[in-house]
Amino acid sequence: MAEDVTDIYQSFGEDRLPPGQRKTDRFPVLSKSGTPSWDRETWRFEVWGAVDDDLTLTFEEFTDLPSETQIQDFHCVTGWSKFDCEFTGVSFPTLAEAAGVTDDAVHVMFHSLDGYTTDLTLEECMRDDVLFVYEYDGEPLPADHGGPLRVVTPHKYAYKGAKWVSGVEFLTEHELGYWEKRGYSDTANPWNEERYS
Ligand SMILES: Nc1nc2c(c(=O)[nH]1)N[C@H]1C(S)=C(S)[C@@H](COP(=O)(O)O)O[C@H]1N2
Ligand SMILES: [Mo]
Repeated sequence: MAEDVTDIYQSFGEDRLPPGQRKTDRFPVLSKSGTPSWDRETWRFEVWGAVDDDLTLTFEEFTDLPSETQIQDFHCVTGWSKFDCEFTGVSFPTLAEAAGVTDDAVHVMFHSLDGYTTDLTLEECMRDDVLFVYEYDGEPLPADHGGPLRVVTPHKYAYKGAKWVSGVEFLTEHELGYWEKRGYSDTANPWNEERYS
């Protein structure tokens, strides 16, 4: 059974639909450049930085980690929201536990195959609904939506969720990601309309 986490808006705002958003039933694709290709044999997921053990996982090893399925909402900073997305993957806390995060870690940088990066505080990542997703609606995650593996962040605008994620770096200092360096809000709370900084 999928866990429904679409009520998380209650800790951020009055309405499930954040201000200034409109609901869509489509699932548009938004990428800074094209869809990168990947090869199942050579693909590796890496964890490094402020951790006890650096990790290098094959796709099979990644999908062998304890997984969960959740129903989540998805909010794009350009103004559309999609309700009730079914995502299956590994939660951020599960991955963090596998690597063993050290006490001096405060921030996280996600790295992607297309050169994209995005950052969040460690605290904002340590939620069960921050998922490394490899299935959408019970099927392998489509390549244009970030397959084989992407992050979703239902408490943030969707640019905080790296598609084609290939690595996670635990940081002892605050650093900015791709869009955050180019004027997008670093905090990105949809219910406060934190779109641009
Ligand atoms: N690697 C990577 N991740 C990315 C992006 C990107 O260009 N590259 N775009 C971001 C933006 S701005 C949004 S709104 C969502 C879009 O996800 P979707 O294409 O599945 O709708 O992915 C985010 N993650
Ligand atoms: Mo976006």
